[in-house]
Amino acid sequence: MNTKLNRRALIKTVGALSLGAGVGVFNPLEAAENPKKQLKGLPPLKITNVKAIATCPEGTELIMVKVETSEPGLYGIGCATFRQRAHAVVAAINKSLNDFCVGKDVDNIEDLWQTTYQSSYWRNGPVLNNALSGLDQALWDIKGKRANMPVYQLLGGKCRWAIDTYENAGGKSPEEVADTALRLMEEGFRHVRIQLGGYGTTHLTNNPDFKQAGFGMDRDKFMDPYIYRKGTLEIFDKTRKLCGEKVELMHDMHERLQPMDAINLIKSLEEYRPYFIEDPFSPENNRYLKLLRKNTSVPIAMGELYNSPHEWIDPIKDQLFDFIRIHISQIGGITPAMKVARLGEAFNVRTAWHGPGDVSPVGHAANGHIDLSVWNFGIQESPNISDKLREIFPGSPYLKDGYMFINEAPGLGVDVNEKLAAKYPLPDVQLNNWTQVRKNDGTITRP
Ligand code: GCO
Ligand code: MG
Repeated sequence: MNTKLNRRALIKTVGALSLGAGVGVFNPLEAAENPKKQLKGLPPLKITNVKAIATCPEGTELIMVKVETSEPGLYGIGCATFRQRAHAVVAAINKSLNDFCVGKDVDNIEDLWQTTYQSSYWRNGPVLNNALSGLDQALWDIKGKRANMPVYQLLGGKCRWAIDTYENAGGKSPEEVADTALRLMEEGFRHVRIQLGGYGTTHLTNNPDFKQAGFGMDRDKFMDPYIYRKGTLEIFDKTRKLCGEKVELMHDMHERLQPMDAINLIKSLEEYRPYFIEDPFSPENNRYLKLLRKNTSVPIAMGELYNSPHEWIDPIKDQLFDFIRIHISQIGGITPAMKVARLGEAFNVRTAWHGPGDVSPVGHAANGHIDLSVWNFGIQESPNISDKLREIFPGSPYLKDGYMFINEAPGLGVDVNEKLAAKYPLPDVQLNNWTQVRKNDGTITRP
């Protein structure tokens, strides 16, 4: 006797009985055969338009994707911000992404992500990944609105009541950095990233040989590895002495030292118990992570410059760093970032998503929804969202006592006032090429 038939007959009987009893148990087999019996889920919804919203109210090009749907008034907003190549991302959105997505089913986020990702044949690049991220985040925004719940609920709900953040303590001297760190602790921050004059301490070095020789551009900067190493040791020393042992201190090396110098500097920072040292190497030098691990137990954060799984899978699998610092729009949005977080969980790598000024408030919210819902959350770079930006982006995340809070509205919780945004169009010239840093002889270094 064919058991399948028996099982089907059984389900039918149960179904009929429950129907008889008015319970109306859903019968998947019957539904499969008869669309009319299918569960009345959400009405199918089509994408009707995908467009870029670009604004530059404070000197940083912010790019969003707006996905409009066949349900009047229902749309989603996602972050596609890549300020160094803003115009290229806008073109990718308004042309390729719109043509590819219009008419497609809004609900199938994973399928839309995968088909869009491979629709360019060549993939894993910063421009197309940012466009894809804008689409992806907007689709999650729509799904949250349709489900009438914040996106973190769709990602599995809260693992914590709020999002712990770190703030940057800069300064022109080690004393100034330590004072700033103390002030931030008084404002409620438990984690502080200390930087002497931004990245590479370039403000303490001037008139290098290449400038005297008239080589390079006037705006090119010079970084003296000796002054940088000395300054970094001093800020840790001064800050620990002034702020005590408890505060968690981090530092961003921004991949500027030669790898062996980076390893030696990190070893000499061990006594200051750094919470993490960020970007000791460029992605091109990922291979040095193995040697670094052999030489020190200082926790490492890596990845804001990663665009491709080829860059993060092995180092995570081999536990070569402790925090993944990915800029989620640079890899394609929430969908891939959740996969990175899950991979990290398996190898005890925590998240520390990239969240500086060149992430839009929508992107900060997307970081926040993931931060709330993944178990292996580490720390979040704190968003500094001005009142001007809050006007353009109602529902932006906010900070209190060093914690970030997101808007608990359905979706991602952040909207865009398009009229206000349009008042600050992108400048025609590319404003933000990344800083050109050179050695004394003029050789360009990783940024
Ligand atoms: C950080 C980063 C940024 C980047 C910037 C590039 O850790 O926050 O290093 O400051 O340099 O986002 O555009
Ligand atoms: Mg960094």
